[in-house]
Amino acid sequence: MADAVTKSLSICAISTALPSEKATSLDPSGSDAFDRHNKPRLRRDLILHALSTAFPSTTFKVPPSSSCNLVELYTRVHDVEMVSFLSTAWSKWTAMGEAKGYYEECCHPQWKQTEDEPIPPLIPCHAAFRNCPNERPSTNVMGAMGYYCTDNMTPIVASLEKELQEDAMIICHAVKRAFEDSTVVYAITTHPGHHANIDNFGGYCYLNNAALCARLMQRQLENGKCVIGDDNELVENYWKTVDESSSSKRKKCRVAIIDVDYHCGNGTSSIFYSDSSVFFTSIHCDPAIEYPFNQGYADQTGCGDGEGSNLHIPLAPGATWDGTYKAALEKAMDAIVNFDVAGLIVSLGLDTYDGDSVAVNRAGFKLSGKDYYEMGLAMGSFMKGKNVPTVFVQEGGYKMDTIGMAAANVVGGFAAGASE
Ligand code: OKP
Ligand code: ZN
Repeated sequence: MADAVTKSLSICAISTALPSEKATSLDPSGSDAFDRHNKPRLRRDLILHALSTAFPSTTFKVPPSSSCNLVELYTRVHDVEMVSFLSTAWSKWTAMGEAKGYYEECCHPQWKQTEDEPIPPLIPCHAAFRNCPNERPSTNVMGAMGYYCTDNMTPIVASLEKELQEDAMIICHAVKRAFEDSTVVYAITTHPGHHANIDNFGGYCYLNNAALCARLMQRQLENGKCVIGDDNELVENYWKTVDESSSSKRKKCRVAIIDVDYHCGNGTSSIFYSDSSVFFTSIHCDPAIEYPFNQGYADQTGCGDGEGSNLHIPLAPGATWDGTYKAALEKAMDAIVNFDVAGLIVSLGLDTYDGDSVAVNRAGFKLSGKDYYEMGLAMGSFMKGKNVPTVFVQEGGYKMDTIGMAAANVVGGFAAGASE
């Protein structure tokens, strides 16, 4: 009898909770009430529920950590001052006090005070003049919000700082699991991250989870050390352990990010635009029609050292799997394989689903059910036999009745495609 050579990849869903600890009802609550489309907390809970149902006993609960220093963790991704702003904004905002009339000035016009949330979400009401050299982020939280945040749909709310810390810890543990358990990992963060740029944020995104994941993977490839130590705690001063001579080994530290959210991952693209060590590819609705409008065109291929390491594949509205999506995905995966990567990140947005509600004038894509399995299967097939650690990172997705199924289909398809 021949030796068994079948190697089936396992799936690990990473969350800060166990499925039983999260709501699975379709009723959004708390901070999700801000926006009638964006329900990040509900999405997180539904995906956790769906993955743990589809792949029983694969949920990894991030152990409660004594501290997560976002400023330190994100030093290789974002402007330090912006991360520091995000970490302190809510407490500064609450401290301004209603009596001064500030809350009224910088709260959403649709905000209705409730007993649960007596303090309004903070949104920008003072836009920055980006090309003016005399602008700087004010020490006043309202001014700084106008400086860093690019739109009025990405509010600072009470639960945000804790959620961002949890999201960062999820990414850290996802990298550990991907490297140590050779499993496909799904990082169930609360917030998406792909519109968060080096020093500005918006589009429902605050910090760029995929970019952090890429930097952590590269760091681990470089020196073999994970950001999460054997004690399951964050390694202190992780970035300071960089061996500068390692740049000669750079080819071994190449990673790729494929962004399949319906919207272009403009933040991730910008962060790595001049970086030849990270290949970024995004399949999205034509930015001439859809958010983020000013980025995501096919002729934007990277700059400087990074020329050629950025591949945007804009598709016309109404894209179907057989029509244009499958070919686009194959083009993107082919480019990734040619780039010869040692780590893969999938920025997984599920708003390509037929009928998703955020599309402008219902432009939208038309993927559904089995298309998501095919998507995962195709990605996995390209990576088969390569033994490349892979992390799925949560981006958007707004069709709540199908989102859990779509997420499970992609990751299940990937495991099947990549298994030998
Ligand atoms: C974030 B992600 C709602 C319009 C919203 C902005 C979409 C942000 C998408 N009426 N437009 O990429 O899914
Ligand atoms: Zn999106």
